[in-house]
Amino acid sequence: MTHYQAIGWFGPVSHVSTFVVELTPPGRGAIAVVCVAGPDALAAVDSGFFAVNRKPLAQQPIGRIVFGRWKTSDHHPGEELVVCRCGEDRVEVHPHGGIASVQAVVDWLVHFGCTRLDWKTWLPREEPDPIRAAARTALAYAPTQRTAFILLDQYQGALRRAMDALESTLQSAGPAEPFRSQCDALLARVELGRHLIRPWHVVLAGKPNVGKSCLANAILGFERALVDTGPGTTRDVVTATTAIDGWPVELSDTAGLRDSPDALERAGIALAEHQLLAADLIVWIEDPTMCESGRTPGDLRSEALSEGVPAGSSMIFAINKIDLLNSQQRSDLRPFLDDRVLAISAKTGEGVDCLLDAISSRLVPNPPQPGAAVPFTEEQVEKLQEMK
Ligand SMILES: Nc1nc2c(ncn2[C@@H]2O[C@H](COP(=O)(O)OP(=O)(O)OP(=O)(O)O)[C@@H](O)[C@H]2O)c(=O)[nH]1
Ligand SMILES: [Mg+2]
Repeated sequence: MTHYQAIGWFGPVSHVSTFVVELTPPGRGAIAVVCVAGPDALAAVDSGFFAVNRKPLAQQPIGRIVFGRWKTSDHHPGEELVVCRCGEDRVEVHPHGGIASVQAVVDWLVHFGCTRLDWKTWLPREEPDPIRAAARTALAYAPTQRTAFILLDQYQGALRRAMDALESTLQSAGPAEPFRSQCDALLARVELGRHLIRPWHVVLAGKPNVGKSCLANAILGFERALVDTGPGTTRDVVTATTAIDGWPVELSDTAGLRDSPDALERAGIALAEHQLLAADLIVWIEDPTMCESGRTPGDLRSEALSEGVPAGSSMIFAINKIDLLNSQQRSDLRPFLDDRVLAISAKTGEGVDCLLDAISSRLVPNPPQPGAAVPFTEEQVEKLQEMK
């Protein structure tokens, strides 16, 4: 009897499913990890894996990495790989990280009788606590280390402990204080929690030629947008994702806002206005020549708020091109500057770090301490709102 034919004879014996799950993403990589878990896990892997020490998995110590071959045909020596028995009914197979090699292992195990699951379906079975399961799923999508650390805190129980404490306060003291303030403290972090995976949307806007595209490039660190001396250069919304102080940000450079006879430019301006409505934060840019009419930066900021910026939007006002100012003009500007009005030069980089700090503090005014609870799914937010 060939090895392949032996499968039918050797097949699964239990009625409880044994699962096979790819733990690494599809595609090219050095190593992939395929997890086999369930009552027939050892038998399933033994059916394809031949350890160089010739022992079946049941005789391999738990936790030992075992080298061998995945031999699924009598006509081919099979792929060299390692396998680790991680528990009584759980094995990890580590083939090379290519699409075909992973597929061969998974297909074999499915043929043996294992049920294939994708990792998102499998994870909640592994993690009975829905907060831990959601945090583990979200961690796979965390775009920055800072957001990953916050999600890791939730995975390690920060939010679970806070929710349990809330429940017990509610039961012992009812829905008044201190329950309310505990609840409010968690709800205050909802916006942050919503943006641990999904980036904040920051829009650069203003009149034409003030340096929006130049600033976008300075923030991103590469020439994403075209910059030109004439007004009306940017006609479309130019977006790029980046991180500001560890917070994920989608940055949009937009067409300069003005009345234009050009239909194409007007279409670009309509898109820009649409972006302003959807922005979490608008960085409104002016250049200092605007002050030549005698208007102060304060006047310009008020004008932007009343004319260009949708009501209720969060805005930072940036006066660009300060490298063109002489020392008297710079000192005239100084009294108007604070954390809402900043002076920058997109060309030389002066003040851009302060602008990034201001953006970060505006997006996340109170960054959570390590280990703090942060609700990060809509279900968690709904639960908190219901409790309140
Ligand atoms: N001196 C100086 N020039 C700048 C600065 N920022 C931008 N510029 C120049 O201003 C001109 C317009 O810059 P852009 O970045 O294209 O301006 P914009 O606001 O995107 O213009 P539109 O796309 O037409 O709305 C270019 O010649 C830039 O080199 C700055 O900080 N200092
Ligand atoms: Mg532009």
